[in-house]
Amino acid sequence: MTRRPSILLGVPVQEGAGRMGCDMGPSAFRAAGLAPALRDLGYIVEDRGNLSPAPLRDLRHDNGAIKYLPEVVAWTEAIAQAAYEAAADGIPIFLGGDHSLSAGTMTGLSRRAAEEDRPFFVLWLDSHPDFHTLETTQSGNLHGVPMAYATGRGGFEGYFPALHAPVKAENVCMMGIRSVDPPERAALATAGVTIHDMRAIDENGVVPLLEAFLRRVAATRGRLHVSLDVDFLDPGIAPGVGTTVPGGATFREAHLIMEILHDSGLVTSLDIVELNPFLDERGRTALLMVDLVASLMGRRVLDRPTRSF
Ligand code: 6HN
Ligand code: MN
Ligand code: MN
Ligand code: MN
Repeated sequence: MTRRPSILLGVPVQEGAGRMGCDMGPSAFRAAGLAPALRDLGYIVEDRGNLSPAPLRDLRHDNGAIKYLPEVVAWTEAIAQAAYEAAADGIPIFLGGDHSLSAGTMTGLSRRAAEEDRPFFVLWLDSHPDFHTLETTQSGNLHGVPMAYATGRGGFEGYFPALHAPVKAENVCMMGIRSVDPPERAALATAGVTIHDMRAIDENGVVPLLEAFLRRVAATRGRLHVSLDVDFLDPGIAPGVGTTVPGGATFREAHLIMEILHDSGLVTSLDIVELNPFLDERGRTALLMVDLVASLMGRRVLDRPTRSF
């Protein structure tokens, strides 16, 4: 089987998170052995180094709570372009960086998919939906807005880059959700996003929920982007993140999702975000994230027939 090259892109953005330190994420993922793990699986790995933001513009918003709007917008511009380009070359893996980076990855990748005349799907693994608009965010931390922006909710015009191809809300599946702010909850009630909160995972297990979504992707020739926020995982196994929420995915739930994603053969790009190495314990969160990427990319305990979709 020929495999498309894995393209690593470091995105040391930290201004979207409530505390500093995510800028060290790309270094920590590299130190935790991401590239060698992928090479062990037979991939050609191309590390494109770290991106830099576009030039800053003077941007002010009426919501005075918003922090670092010019910085996050400048990052979004650069990331969207890099994602659009890398998607043509292989399987991009974006090493965050806080989750504001997904404003750039999702929109650049969805532009690529639109030009290829393919639908674009997103699997969002997070304790949060990150569905605030610039008007509704109260923390002002812009890692809370990327999904609202990418799906074309209003109010980003004139601040964030214009969307080439908004992500269709019906093509988004969220899993692991357990912290939703009231304005997000209200918007999600009618947005059309599929949301599996932790209760749904407790009641059903991850397998049927994930399989139902993957069957929808497989029925098209679509691209599938996976966005994995460290806080999807239970803080007991993944302490290295600024927004821990108790009651998250277990080690095996997370690996099983990754293993089934690999079986599907459908994943075309990946974000690994919100790692804050300053908050980690001897690299354990970085190492776990690298192991999860390895599972997603095909690492197996035993050879076994793959599930088909
Ligand atoms: N993340 N909803 C909270 C806020 O500040 O808007 C938390 C956002 C977390 C962001 O998961 O990447
Ligand atoms: Mn190229
Ligand atoms: Mn997030
Ligand atoms: Mn989160």
